[in-house]
Amino acid sequence: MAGRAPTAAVGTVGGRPRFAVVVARFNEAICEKLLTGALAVFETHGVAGDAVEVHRVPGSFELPQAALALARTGRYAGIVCAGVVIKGETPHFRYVAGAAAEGIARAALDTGVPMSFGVIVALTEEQAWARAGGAVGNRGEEAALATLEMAGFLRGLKGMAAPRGSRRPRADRRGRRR
Ligand code: DLZ
Repeated sequence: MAGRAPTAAVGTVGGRPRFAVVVARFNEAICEKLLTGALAVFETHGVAGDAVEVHRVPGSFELPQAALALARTGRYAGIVCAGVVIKGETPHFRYVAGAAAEGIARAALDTGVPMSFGVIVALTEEQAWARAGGAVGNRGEEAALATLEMAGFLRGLKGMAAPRGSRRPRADRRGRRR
């Protein structure tokens, strides 16, 4: 499934939203390229440097827990999760990558805070480099774009008035429908 994510319109996030990037240290040199890519995207889209926090965790397995804890603070419009999982001699990498993917998805759904999967899962180190600013793009950049887009999307929904008839009637203190 090599390729680049399609470029989509990145919604205006508005206000002064804060973002977090959680980045794993395992395969650190490649992870740093993902981080650089993510930070560059935030800058290009007008998010001030001091509105983006970087948090580091030991490996990709720890990304979901950190992202969940950050989301629960209520401080962030979106969270980028970045890591690099490379196949070794055993199937271990499947468990690390699977736990990261499922955990990040669950944390995003449970909290409603957009979280993106900027985790490279590769069979070789060469494949990983190619996806960290090489021939196949930069998964960190793509993840930051996805986070911005989802943050804009969710903010847009909040600003939309509910159509007539779709609102649940509210009850006053005596239980009468209004
Ligand atoms: C242990 C481990 C292994 C073998 N491989 C990777 C990897 O390719 N990428 C990665 O991000 N982390 C790896 N880890 C570390 C785990 O993510 C985790 O930090 C440890 O299992 C401790 O919970």
